[in-house]
Amino acid sequence: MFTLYYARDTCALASHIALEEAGADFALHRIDFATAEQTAAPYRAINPGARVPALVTPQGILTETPAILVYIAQCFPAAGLAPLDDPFAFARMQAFNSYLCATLHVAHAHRMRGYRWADDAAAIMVGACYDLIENHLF
Ligand SMILES: N[C@@H](CCC(=O)N[C@@H](CS)C(=O)NCC(=O)O)C(=O)O
Repeated sequence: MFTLYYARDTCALASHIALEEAGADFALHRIDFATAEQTAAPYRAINPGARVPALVTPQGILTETPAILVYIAQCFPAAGLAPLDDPFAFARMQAFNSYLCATLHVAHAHRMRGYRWADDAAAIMVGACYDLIENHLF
């Protein structure tokens, strides 16, 4: 049994889809960003990073979408969510998910909440990330 901590309209949707596609037994726990619940002590006890998603597993808590997605794929190999027996295809999948997580998502966050990092609009580069995905990564 797993519990997925998520918030609406966030990257936690990827982990939710993977759990559904895997046929996993899981519960959902919604975190309310409108009240900044992600920063409150009860949720920080789940993820000190104050971000969603977080997945509570029988072995412990996982954060970071690429790690959660691979964990689900490995726990439910019959679902065929990842090319587990093809190192190159697996690495390409990891490259794509890592780009989404480490570059696109950060640029997206800059667009939404750029004031956390910079006060110069030129520093916000999410459009270039989408161009790369459309024209090269796909
Ligand atoms: N690198 C993390 C990013 C997690 C993340 O930043 N999630 C956003 C929602 S998409 C969040 O929780 N934001 C809360 C905030 O910025 O206060 C992952 O891939 O899971």
